[in-house]
Amino acid sequence: MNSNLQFMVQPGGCLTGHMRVPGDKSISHRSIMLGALAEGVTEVAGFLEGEDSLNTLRCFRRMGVKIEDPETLGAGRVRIHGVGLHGLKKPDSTLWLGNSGTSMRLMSGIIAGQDFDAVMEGDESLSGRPMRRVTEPLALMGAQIDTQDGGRPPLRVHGGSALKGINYVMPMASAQVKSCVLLAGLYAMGETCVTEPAPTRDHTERMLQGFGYDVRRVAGEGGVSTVCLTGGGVLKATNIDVPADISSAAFFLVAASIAPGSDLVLQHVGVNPTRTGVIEILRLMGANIEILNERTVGGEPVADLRVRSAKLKGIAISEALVPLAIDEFPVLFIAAACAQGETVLTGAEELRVKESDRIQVMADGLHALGVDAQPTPDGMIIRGGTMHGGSVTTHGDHRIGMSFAVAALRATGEIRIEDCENVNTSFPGFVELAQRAGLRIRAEQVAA
Ligand code: SPQ
Repeated sequence: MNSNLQFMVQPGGCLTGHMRVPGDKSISHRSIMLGALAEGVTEVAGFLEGEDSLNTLRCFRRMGVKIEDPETLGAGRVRIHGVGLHGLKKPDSTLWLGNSGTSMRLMSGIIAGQDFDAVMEGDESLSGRPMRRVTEPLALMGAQIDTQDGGRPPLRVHGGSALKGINYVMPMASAQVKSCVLLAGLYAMGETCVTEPAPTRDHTERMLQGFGYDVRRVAGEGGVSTVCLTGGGVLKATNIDVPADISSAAFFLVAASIAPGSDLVLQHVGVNPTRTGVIEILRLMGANIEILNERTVGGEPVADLRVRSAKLKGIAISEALVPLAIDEFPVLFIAAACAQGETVLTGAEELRVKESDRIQVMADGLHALGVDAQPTPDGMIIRGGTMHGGSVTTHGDHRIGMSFAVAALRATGEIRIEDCENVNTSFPGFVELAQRAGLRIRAEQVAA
């Protein structure tokens, strides 16, 4: 019998105390990838033990990299015995990436530079996500990659292609595309440059520099910037301290903002400026968020975030903030539903090709709770008001499940959230941590 994890969340409650959410997913993926390609032993602390980053870890093991994991080393600890840029081995069968777009897109760039073939596949959600955005620039570099109809996974990457550097102007603001091309650039003849139309998360660039690789970054006008590197260098092992994931902290930033009487401190959160759009948007809505003890840990800015409840107001969200908060919109829609007045999001069509169509799925869930939410091709218009209880489904998308759990703080009745298994991809232990902070949530397995 198939079973399905569902969350039942009672209305009300407030959030208090201190908490640390799990490690940053983007940085955890990259720590495995660069650690594997480095010469020497890389020690990682704060690694996210979620299914997405664990799938990346398993894939590199399957390509011959010895990786000691938290089961033997203790929570959040990983030791990667790097094999150097040319030391990966052909996997004996298909590489399974589960739900993780980051793994598939970044690994496409790495595998394109190997002398073996590999096939990458994932779950139903990943199998529906667009991959031409990476296969096209890789083809320009000389790589050969077969996709399914519509440029979808599984992907077969053919090895042995001699890659050449390109000057790639990205049609969309995507850290995954930028990272994929830069990682392939490590194997290319000459210089590879990627120009982005707006700043996106720069963890790959920062981490490459942390591994001693020369990366040149040129800021252009109006947010346009270019990153370049030259192939043929060497990555040197280093130690990585993964901060808490601001995308996971975001659920609690919104939760404490909307639940009266809340006063919560989120510890050791990554506050890289390419990720802090959620703080900026919430502050513009009237949220009370203090950034405390700012410091730099392993090349990434980190801080403690104190958030107290506040009266939120609707705003028109600047499109410049969209790539800086791209994964936080599901929970920002909940903030908008609790705000006074109208919130308008535009320029966020990328939300339609995430683990689910996050515009439609959130609009459907908000409607089920009686919220006035109008989806548009590239965003949403939400009029804040009262939310009743009801039943919603995540369509297998972790961020949808956690967002509706937060909504219950202000709903007038219980919210039942179906299909929450994938919360584990990015936020293992969400239910327990949320309970401890003050959410009235419980998880139960039901027959599917
Ligand atoms: O890995 P995946 O499934 O693509 O994860 C998501 C998420 O919500 O966790 C997107 F659905 O995050 C992406 C993010 O949206 C992670 C990421 C990265 O680590 O480089 C970059 C963003 O994607 P993109 O397409 O804007 O580059």
